Amino acid sequence: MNAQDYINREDKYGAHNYHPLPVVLERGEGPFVWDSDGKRYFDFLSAYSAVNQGHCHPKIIKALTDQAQRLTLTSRAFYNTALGEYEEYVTKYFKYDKVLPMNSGAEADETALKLCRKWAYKKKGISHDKAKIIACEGNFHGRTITIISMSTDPDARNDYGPFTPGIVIIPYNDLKALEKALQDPDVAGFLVEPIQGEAGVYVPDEGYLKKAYDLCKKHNVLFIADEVQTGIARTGKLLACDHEGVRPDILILGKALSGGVMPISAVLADDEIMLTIKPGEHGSTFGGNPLAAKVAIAALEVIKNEKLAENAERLGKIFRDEMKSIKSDMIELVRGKGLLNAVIIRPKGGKTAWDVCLVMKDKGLIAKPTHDHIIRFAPPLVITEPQLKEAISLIREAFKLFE
Ligand code: IF1
Repeated sequence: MNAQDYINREDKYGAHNYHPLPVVLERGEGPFVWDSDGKRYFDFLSAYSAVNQGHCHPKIIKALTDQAQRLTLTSRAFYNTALGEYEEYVTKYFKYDKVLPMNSGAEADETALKLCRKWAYKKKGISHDKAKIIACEGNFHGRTITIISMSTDPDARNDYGPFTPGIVIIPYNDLKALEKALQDPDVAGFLVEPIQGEAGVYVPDEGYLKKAYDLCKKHNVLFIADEVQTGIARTGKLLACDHEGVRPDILILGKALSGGVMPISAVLADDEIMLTIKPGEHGSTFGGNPLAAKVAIAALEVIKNEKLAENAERLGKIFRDEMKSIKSDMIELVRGKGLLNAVIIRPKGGKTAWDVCLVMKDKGLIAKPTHDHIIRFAPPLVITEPQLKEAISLIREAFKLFE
């Protein structure tokens, strides 16, 4: 089969809910992927920051294959020897009392919303079914009906109504709007991405997260950080909230929590919040399975042992400086933190971000535009400086072709 055969087969038998770049990947290792013809690419999407540890990290794969031959799933109807070990490890790693293990990021966001509402009624004393949760314009928290009920992106929400009530939308990076929304005593939580990934790596003003957190505390409202994409060392700290010393009341993790090996997500909180959910009030067949437990421990050990946050911090600065030095009238703006960066593209002669991505692909680097005019650049955090420099030279060559 050639690449087109693979593409045609997906087109014929698969739902058309994506428009992938025309490249057919077959193998991954570290910061690289190879296509079905054996061509090597720098992966500058990292599966939307799920493979921070690099593709098929040997230590994570070993944890997977060892456990896969022992016990993969018990359901939570019974105890097992792996889950408690993971729960202790991850709660000490992020310094919270407890973890509620789930699978996808969306499930973790939904879990956080349910925890927030439980806390609203059981602890804050908001009258039943009246709890409100604030979210931001441009947010992305997943694809479930409740989560897209918060979305301001027509593609994410159109024709999916009716929507879940109890949601208040405010502009991102706007403390006045947050303060105003917090005047409502029925507000229970504020759900926010420390950097808005899908919106195009929208980094808020310095101090926004801390001030937003303080405003929430002043009004006895939970500060809920969705670090599914920004967490696990991506932005140069273990969590993006760490840049401002903010400790979310509810922390949402996913993606690289498994190193991209399988779906693993988690919600962390202290007892006052976490214990509002009683036995039988929430769950998931695969949530906290022994296989995920062992994989997540290995994935988190790699982050720490290989100092990937420090690497992301250092190489991110180099990346942004180099990108800003490219002389191209298609480059409108470069922004980001750590190795979560984006270039805002000014269309030229009918050429768009998509065309730039196609040329970069031909040169051996894959990235994908978000919202038509923004290219996200997010390589695995294991990338070395020489590899980053090589990747940057490919990006430079690509932009030169549009001069
Ligand atoms: C798609 C976007 C990124 C996320 C944050 C929760 C989730 C995501 C901050 C849900 C997932 C993925 C989903 C994927 C593409 C990608 C994405 F473009 F959709 F928005 F990264 F920016 N919170 N993001 O970024 O986690 O349920 O997917 O495990 O749906 O197209 P999930």
